[in-house]
Amino acid sequence: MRWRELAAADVPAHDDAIGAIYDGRFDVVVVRAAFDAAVLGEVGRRLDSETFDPGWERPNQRMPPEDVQLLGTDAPATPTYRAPRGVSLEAYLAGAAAHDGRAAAMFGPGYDAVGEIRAVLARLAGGRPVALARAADGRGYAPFTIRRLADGTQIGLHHDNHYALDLYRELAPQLDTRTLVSFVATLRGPRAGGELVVYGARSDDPAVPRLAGGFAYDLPAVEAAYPSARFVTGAGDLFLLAAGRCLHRVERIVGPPSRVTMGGFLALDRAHERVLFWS
Ligand SMILES: O=C(O)CCC(=O)C(=O)O
Repeated sequence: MRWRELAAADVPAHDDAIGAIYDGRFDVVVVRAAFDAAVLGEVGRRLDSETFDPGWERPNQRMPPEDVQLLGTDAPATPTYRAPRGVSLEAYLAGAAAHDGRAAAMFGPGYDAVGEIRAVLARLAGGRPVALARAADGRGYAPFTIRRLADGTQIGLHHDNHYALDLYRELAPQLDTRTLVSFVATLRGPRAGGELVVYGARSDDPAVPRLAGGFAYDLPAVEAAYPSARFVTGAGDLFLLAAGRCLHRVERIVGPPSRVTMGGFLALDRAHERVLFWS
């Protein structure tokens, strides 16, 4: 487990945090105050309401401890309890189109959330351009989602090496699929819990302990066998994580408040000339 933490003001010109994650020099890069904390914090506060529903999707509703609330698509680029093998590429693109702009709209007309995300990622991309992933017919992938984890919920131990899913049929051949990087910025932190916990256990290691049935990981056994690190982030902070390579989870939330984040995935293209992002 190797990580690096720095303030946005200290990010060197043409920093290549993304390349460093690909090369395995780091598994996690935390950039404090990468975004305007006041802007993100205000959106997080407004979204953290039991009376105002901006249109949350709840793809894990049937599994209450994992009941993440999502804005930006009804068909995320990951397995969910609603779609355990991920959705089809068609359903993914339809979900992205139907929800296009809904997450960004939460920031109001004065803040270009997608542009800000692209600009922040570009500072960590080694001088490479950063572009939204697009289908062969030009349709855009979802640029990011906003996620809310309320009291008692969590994101269980997993990795995001999902290139074999149908929804990656067009994208994976364009990418260096050695890993997949998560980018996540915090809008609002919970009272307790909600830390990102990252393990030395690798997604391609068949020896990582699993529960009977072979599907879910055995968390206590993983915790006993592998080193881990915990990351606490506040409004405006960003992390990049080698989510395709490292097992990770989000600790159970103690709220209120809820934990509200925005994020997605990114990868280098095959030629290492561009960074593509999607959610
Ligand atoms: O912190 C989040 O909102 C999601 C964390 C996660 O599991 C990921 O980015 O892969």
